[in-house]
Amino acid sequence: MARADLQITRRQFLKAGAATGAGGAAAASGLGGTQAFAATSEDAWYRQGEIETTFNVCDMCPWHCGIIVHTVDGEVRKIDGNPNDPKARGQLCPRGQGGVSFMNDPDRLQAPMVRTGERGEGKFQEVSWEQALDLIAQELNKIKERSGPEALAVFGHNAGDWWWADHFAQAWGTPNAAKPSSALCVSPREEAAELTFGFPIGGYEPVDWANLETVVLIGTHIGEDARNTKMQDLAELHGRGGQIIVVDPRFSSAATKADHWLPIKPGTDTALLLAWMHVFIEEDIYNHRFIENWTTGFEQLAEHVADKTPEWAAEITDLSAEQIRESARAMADTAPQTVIVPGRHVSWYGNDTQRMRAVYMLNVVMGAYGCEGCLHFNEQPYLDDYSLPPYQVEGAAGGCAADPDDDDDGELLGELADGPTGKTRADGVQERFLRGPVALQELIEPMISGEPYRIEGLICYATNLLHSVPKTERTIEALKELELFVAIDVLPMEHIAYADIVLPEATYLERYDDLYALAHKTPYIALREPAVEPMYDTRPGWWIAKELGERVGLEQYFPWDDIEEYLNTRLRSVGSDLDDLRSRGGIIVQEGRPFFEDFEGESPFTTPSGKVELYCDRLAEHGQDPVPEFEPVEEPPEGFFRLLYGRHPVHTFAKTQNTPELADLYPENELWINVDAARDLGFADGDRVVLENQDGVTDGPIKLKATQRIRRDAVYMVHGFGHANPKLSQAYTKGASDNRLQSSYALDPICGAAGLRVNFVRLESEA
Ligand code: MGD
Ligand code: MGD
Repeated sequence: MARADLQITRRQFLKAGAATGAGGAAAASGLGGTQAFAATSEDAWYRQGEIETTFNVCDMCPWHCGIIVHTVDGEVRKIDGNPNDPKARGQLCPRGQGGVSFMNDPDRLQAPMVRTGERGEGKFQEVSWEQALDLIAQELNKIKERSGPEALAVFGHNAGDWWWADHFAQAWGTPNAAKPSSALCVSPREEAAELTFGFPIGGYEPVDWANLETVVLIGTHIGEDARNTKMQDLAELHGRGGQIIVVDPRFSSAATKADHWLPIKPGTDTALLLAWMHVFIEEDIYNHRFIENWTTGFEQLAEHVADKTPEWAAEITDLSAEQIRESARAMADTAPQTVIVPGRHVSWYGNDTQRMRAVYMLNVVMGAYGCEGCLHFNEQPYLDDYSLPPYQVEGAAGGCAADPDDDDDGELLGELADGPTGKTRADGVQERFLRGPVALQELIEPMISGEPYRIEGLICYATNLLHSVPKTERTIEALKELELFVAIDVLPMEHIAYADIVLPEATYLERYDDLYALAHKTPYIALREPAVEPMYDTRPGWWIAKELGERVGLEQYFPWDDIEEYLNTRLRSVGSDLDDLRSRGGIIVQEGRPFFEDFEGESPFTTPSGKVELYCDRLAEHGQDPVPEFEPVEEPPEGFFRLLYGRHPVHTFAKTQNTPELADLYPENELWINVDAARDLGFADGDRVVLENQDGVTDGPIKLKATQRIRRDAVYMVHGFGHANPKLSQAYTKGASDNRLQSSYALDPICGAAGLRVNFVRLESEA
């Protein structure tokens, strides 16, 4: 996937590789234990001592590839993709290579701290772990006595969030546990899948890439979205001459490889999807056998799309009717080995569950499910939980589902029980939404308004509150209102300055975590073990959770002596233990049931009808459209552009901009703007501008990238820049923050996801 626009030169890659002890996107050695490498220089790191090898799961992004970590004399020197890991397949992306630099970031949080100044001032005093944990326990118990356990919210993301947003929250008894990877990311696609197929799509998008002939990417930009496995899959497909169709208002990296690029008007994808289905049905190129055997509601669908012609959609989408017809026929040519991949960050405009339903329905119209080269069925690995008493609240926070034990997401969507004192979740799901995991952004308001009841305490584990949640000013106001705010993090992100108590966690290279038990075509279990001792006075999340749990009377939920006993107990259920898992290269792979033939005549679909529900009675009963309708989104006001955002291959969200080696590769984000639009405004490539949004919020300055590669009505920036804390020495003031400019969002009425692409900006010269 060598693309000029990745903006990483070979020289830069080699530079990063040298510093991390790796040569760019490296293949694994595949060797374990002490080993010798071909020598190139006498003082090379691998000649400086014994090489120790440990197994881990990369935490540089939520994709979580299996990795092998090489240390020499207690120092991490090299990370490889684990060849046994079905995600890494022996490869690793630049962010994965950057893990060493992330761990060694001198700006890391180094000791527990208690706030001494005003909230937001960032003044703290270092304390011992005992003092910090005793203090938190005391304050938590006060909240529980005064207002019940539901008055505590627990946010969590990334590896390790199970200890907090799932286990601790359920043991404590709060239904107000949430992950940013739900309502700010995947929940529309998970809800749409549940309504259509009866189960969520899951963290590992189930596409049988190996046998795929055509891939359709709708607003999901593999290449910049640098998930290792997906990059490999797309490159392989391209290499063997497979067809690529990209729908994106921007000429993305994937678009540069595409046979068809459809530069759609933002927010109009549902119209395109309906018109594509119209072509399939009208031209009788749909999969009759699949429709007859496995679906209900096809007649209603056919009737619904009868007037959704390419001409109708052309008016809406700004594409030509001919392009719509041609691309539909190109899809039909290779169907059913044609898949529209479910995107990942799919909370766009507030009507996203319906758009995702249309995506699934078109896959089904092509018959692209349950056979080679199609969508397949993922299976959860067999692995017992550690035996524990029933939780106070049964349920968990949902999430990106690349999380440990990710089948939780499926079981729990919209089904969280009330708290022990009878209070339901405070995000208003019962009143406003049909279903959905707890919507993190909807728990902010109750901290301020006290409606439906006041959230008084917050434990925030690995969630970047002022970069990942829209309406930054509201979040700051909420943090100021809290009685207790505990932040568990590794870096001094902006929200840390508002915490009462800060707990510094050891990074993933320095700790054990729960096992990764991933639903996959070949379900598998992966190990995270420490490669080195924790730096500074930091501790692993599992240890912090247990220590705190024991201090607040939850010892029965933390009965294990230590993490190794916990892991060995779970592993025994699959006839393994830690030593055995290490001897197997850190991964246990089990057999899956990916295709229809594996179900021996039983329906794999778990909807009420046992079939794919093209017409959804459950939606109709709740006053929602039973088949997706196109709903127009608000147009940019005069003089404004729609603000779009996305990923850069060497950064993850807002957490790696301070990682020295990655900051070196891409230090600041740019604002993509159509070159003609820039010229009309009197701007040129490289100018620095300040952005003002529709609510008068400003951010920047940011450098302009004036290009033909984006439509005139939108601008685009990489998410995660514009850090405002001087303690982040690399990232401070570099670029602009999309999040600060997202002072509005549109709520999806089905799942409560927050559509972030409803914000608009105008450009002003830097003063
Ligand atoms: P990150 O910026 O990666 O995003 O939301 P987040 O996960 O909140 O923040 C990770 C946080 O964990 C940081 O504070 C980091 O310092 C900390 N951290 C890193 N490693 C560790 C560790 O080992 N232990 C602990 N305790 N902390 C650690 C992501 C979410 O954001 C998602 S999934 C999506 S798809 C959305 N994307 C998105 C967007 O594109 N734009 C905007 N504006 N908002 C978004 N929100 C969502
Ligand atoms: P986005 O990054 O939001 O989602 O990755 P994706 O699922 O790929 O994709 C944005 C794309 O949508 C852009 O190309 C934008 O131009 C296009 N777009 C904007 N509006 C519209 C529209 O109305 N219609 C259409 N058709 N397209 C539109 C997110 C994914 O990335 C997630 S959720 C995670 S957890 C991972 N995070 C991550 C990371 O932080 N860094 C890197 N390098 N890779 C990552 N991979 C994953």
